[in-house]
Amino acid sequence: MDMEITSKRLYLRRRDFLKLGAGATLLGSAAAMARKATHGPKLPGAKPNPKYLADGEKPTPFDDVTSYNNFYELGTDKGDPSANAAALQTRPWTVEVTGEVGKPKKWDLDEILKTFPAEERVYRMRCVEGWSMVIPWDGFPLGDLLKKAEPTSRAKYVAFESAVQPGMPGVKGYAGIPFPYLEGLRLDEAMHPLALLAVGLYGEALPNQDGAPIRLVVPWKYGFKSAKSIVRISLRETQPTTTWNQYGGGVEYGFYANVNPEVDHPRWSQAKERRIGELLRRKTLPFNGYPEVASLYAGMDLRKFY
Ligand SMILES: Nc1nc2c(c(=O)[nH]1)N[C@H]1C(S)=C(S)[C@@H](COP(=O)(O)O)O[C@H]1N2
Ligand SMILES: [Mo]
Repeated sequence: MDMEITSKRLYLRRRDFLKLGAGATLLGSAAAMARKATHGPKLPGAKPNPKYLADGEKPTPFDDVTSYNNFYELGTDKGDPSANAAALQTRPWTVEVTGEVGKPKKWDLDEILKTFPAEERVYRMRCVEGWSMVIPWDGFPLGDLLKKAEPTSRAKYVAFESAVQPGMPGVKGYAGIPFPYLEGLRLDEAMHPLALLAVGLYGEALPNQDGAPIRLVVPWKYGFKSAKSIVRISLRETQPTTTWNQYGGGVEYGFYANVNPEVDHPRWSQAKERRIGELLRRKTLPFNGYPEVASLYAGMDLRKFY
């Protein structure tokens, strides 16, 4: 049987159902539709959230999502993170929530998984380098975890820190950026319902190369904002230092990094992107096709705050 034709037929059928409004419940998850292979442990019962279906766009095959990666701690070539995946130890794992909060806490990952049941959300992902994917994540709103910490009135920003482990090949030499990998959001961005903490993809526990066991997903921003393998989340009064914002004197990668086809990177245009698996480049959408976040930036000059 021709798998390509089969999966295409399933996809078209699913799309037709979505048009009819039957939604994800009748047909099962996007994960079930587009899965090519399964490799890891299943996540129990991550139900598709019909609000987040990436406008019915076809999910990028599992094999591409898990073999074409940016994760400098595991190497700088796209195939390095999957080849070196075993170098990341994901248990035991804790995530510390600290800083300007009333209730700081060091969470054990298993407690996080129990406290915040994951749902499936299909999001577009646009890397600043000009490629993109559509990924069915399993996760929960970042805001749910932040609320539990009770941010103080001084908290205006959220800083994220990725793991550094001695076994990681990328952190030994100089990979072009310093480690730990640091990212940040404004608190209101972090509280936006689209901001996700992912613990899986395609209904499986997150593969190491995609940022196991827990990573940020901020779909309206360039991919570099979505820090992988997070160990610390700290609420701050002032804008945190971030890895890529420091890079190149701060002119190449802004703190906001909202996907914006009208603001070019100093070395390349951001008007178009290559969806992994497609031949022709497609137009990049403002906020990566998530216009509901625009009100977060009302009154801001997005050419200045890029
Ligand atoms: N810790 C860490 N997080 C990271 C990166 C990284 O190198 N290290 N790369 C970022 C970049 S540039 C992108 S595009 C996405 C890629 O996520 P993916 O490989 O799961 O598609 O992860 C982001 N998060
Ligand atoms: Mo990226």
